[in-house]
Amino acid sequence: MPLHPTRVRLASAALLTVAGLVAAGTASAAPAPVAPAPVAAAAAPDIPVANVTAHLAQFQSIATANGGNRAHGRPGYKASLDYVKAKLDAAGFTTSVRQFTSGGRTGYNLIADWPGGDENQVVMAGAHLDSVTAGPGINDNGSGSAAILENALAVSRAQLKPAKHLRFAWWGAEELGMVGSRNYVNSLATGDRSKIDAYLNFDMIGSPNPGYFVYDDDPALEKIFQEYYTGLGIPTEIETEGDGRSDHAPFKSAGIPVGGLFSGADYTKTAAQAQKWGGTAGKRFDPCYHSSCDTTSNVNPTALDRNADAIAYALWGLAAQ
Ligand code: DTR
Ligand code: CA
Ligand code: ZN
Ligand code: ZN
Repeated sequence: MPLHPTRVRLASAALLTVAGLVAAGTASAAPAPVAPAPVAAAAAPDIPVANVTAHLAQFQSIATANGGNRAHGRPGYKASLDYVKAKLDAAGFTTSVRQFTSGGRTGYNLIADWPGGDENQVVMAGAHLDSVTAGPGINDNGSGSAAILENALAVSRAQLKPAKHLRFAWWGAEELGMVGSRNYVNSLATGDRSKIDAYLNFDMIGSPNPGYFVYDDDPALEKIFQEYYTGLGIPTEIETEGDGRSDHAPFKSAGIPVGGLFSGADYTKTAAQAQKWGGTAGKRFDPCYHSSCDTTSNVNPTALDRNADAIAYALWGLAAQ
């Protein structure tokens, strides 16, 4: 991750000033202390896709044991949340479950803070954990939920000491209209909103006929993800299928910089897209979108792996700045 340009400019300016003073004979005898070299950002780890798919298998089992879904207000949703929370508690995160009501049913958000880092500069990653009632919601949105869970566990494995504070969130009732995430943003005091430097959203990142779409809401955040995919030699496109149709929308409305990744839902892959990404032209990116067939068979592991690793690249980079 390149050194933060501002830091490099400041350091060189300081050196030039000292040199100027010495040349003019006005500098004090003792040489000015040289700023320590900024600590290079720790390199982001590879996120094991086998671990991510293991979380998806758990979500599938939970849905199968609870009426075939993990929808808001149904047992499968709370069982999914309990699974994720248990992993995070065991990994040393500070977790909190926030209740809300929607459609006469109780919903829950799960917030997990990694201890440490400047709490006035928060980098957030979020994904909705609920499915539609029609099915288990493994791509939509077990994929995003599992990928950020495994990233959180990777932070713990690394015992990362980031400059900024890392926070992860699993939202309830997104399928009812981003209810959980909006409830969270609305509950933030104004001062707490301004502490969130970035919110990264991951909703459908393992589509079976995948595209590689990057949110273009914030240029700097868009650039990070584009950098990652350029490194893989994979061209990306701007996400246009759902402007405002996922949990980044309430954060954006609150003036918080947002970014994220998306592998496609209801739209059909064009021939040009199939040419650069593979897969099948004339077929939807996710033919099981909001259907009972959105199971563990409805995920492209390569797209899931690439996106999980892109999340790590962004989080490690942003948290170190
Ligand atoms: N609203 C999401 C699916 C969705 C559709 N378009 C986009 C764009 C960006 C993220 C998500 C989506 C859902 O059904 O959960
Ligand atoms: Ca990986
Ligand atoms: Zn959905
Ligand atoms: Zn979704």
